[in-house]
Amino acid sequence: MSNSREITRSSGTSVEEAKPRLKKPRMYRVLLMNDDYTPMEFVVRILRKIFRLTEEQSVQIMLKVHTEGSGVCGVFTAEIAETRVREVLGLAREHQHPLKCTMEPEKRHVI
Ligand code: TYC
Repeated sequence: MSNSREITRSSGTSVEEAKPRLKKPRMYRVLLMNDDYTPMEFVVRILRKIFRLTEEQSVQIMLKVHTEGSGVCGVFTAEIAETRVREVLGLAREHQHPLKCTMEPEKRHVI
């Protein structure tokens, strides 16, 4: 079979060149929403555990969400963002807190 990505080595073995990755994957922001009931300490713990942030970063994001209504916890590929959202909602549910977490596509910038 002739294929533009197929290379035949001098040994006679045919190998395929890796497909060139032209596009960057679409990225998603994971957002936390404020509510009146979830304890601040719980939100900080979530940020440290699920998003692997430092205590300082976690407190800063939690306070931003608390005062502004929402805040970004991180930007990830679709699969990782979905997993993070599921983990947050799972832990919130387990501890019976109404904490909400969503994801939204990051705006694409022209290069
Ligand atoms: N507003 C909550 C409180 O006063 C704290 C909080 C912060 C809750 C961030 C949710 O995503 C959140 N206990």
